[in-house]
Amino acid sequence: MKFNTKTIHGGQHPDKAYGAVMPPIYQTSTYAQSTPGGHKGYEYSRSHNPTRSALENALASIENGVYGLAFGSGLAAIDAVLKLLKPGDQVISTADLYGGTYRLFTKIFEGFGIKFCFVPMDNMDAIENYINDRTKLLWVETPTNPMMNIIDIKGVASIATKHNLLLAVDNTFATPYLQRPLDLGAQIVMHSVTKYIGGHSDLVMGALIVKDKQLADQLYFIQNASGAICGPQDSFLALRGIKTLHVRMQRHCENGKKVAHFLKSHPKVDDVYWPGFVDHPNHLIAKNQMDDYGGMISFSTKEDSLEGAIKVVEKFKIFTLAESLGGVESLAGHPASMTHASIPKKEREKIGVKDSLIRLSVGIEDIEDLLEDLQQALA
Ligand code: P1T
Repeated sequence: MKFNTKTIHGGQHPDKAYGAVMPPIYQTSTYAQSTPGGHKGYEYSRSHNPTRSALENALASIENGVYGLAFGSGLAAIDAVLKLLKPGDQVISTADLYGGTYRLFTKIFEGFGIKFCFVPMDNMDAIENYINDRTKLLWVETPTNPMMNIIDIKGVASIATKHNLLLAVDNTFATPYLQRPLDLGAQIVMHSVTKYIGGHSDLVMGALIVKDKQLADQLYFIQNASGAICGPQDSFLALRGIKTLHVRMQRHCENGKKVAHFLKSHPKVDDVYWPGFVDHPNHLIAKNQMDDYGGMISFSTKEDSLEGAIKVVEKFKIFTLAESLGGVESLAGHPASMTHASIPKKEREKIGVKDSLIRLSVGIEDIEDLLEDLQQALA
């Protein structure tokens, strides 16, 4: 089955009870048993729920995985992966990544004795230099949030294989429409389903997708034992989102390309970060591992100041100033004070997240309206 068909049919079957084409919302915490243990595959909704199962099957299908696990948020999904580790273990992570992931790593798991090295992963030697016998996990986010760096998943996967390490890839920005990390050698794909997969800014959810049964069993144990699951209503919404992922992504990419080029040629704009530019430092990797370049763009203005950035984001009329990304509507963010405020200023600036940086999640509106909005905000 090809990708566009998979988004609609992958892992999906009409409901067994009445043939409902969309899985019903099984709004129940528990299931009747005829005798202790005598149930129809479902006993308690933290462990399993039919609507969540339908979503998990769809997620596994679109990522070319075998097992999907859905969580209450993207961070809950990352939390579950980190719980595979033990005190003393080491994680090597992409240097620039979502601020909340950095906060989870450094403020929660470092406290439990797990060590994190944040490494610019465009240099494979740099990764190998940090590996020791305590290293267990390589954590990759690509494209990175918000600097739009691209990490060579195949390259990192070969290091992971050589040293017998787990490789997890946060595929939130790309989605499986653009890149499929399990095909490139990763063992775990992670999503903030909140973003493009949900696609309508109406839910908060996370997911993990894997191929290996033993790894799936371990993660399922954590999902059930720690309990950070998502509910059936949100599972239904995410499933509905998946069914239009390909058409939405196609438009996000088309609009993203036009916005990126508009910004690059605008006299008041300084740097524009978007992997589709031939002069983007990782453009060739993006060209190889992604099918298009997405709708996420960061930029700074020539004024290069906090005040300048705030002036622009406050003037937007169609781009809404808000946290999050990946919905049908265009959003603008100011990473230094919003999504990446939890990274200390010094660390933030080291990875390029300066006070003047603005991040755009380009939606699927008419492009003329988006460009007009940018033009008036920059005027
Ligand atoms: O918000 P949540 O569903 O818990 O997902 C966390 C997360 C993980 N990974 C990436 C790449 C992300 O971008 C996020 C969440 N990001 C935002 C809320 C944001 O505006 O960047």
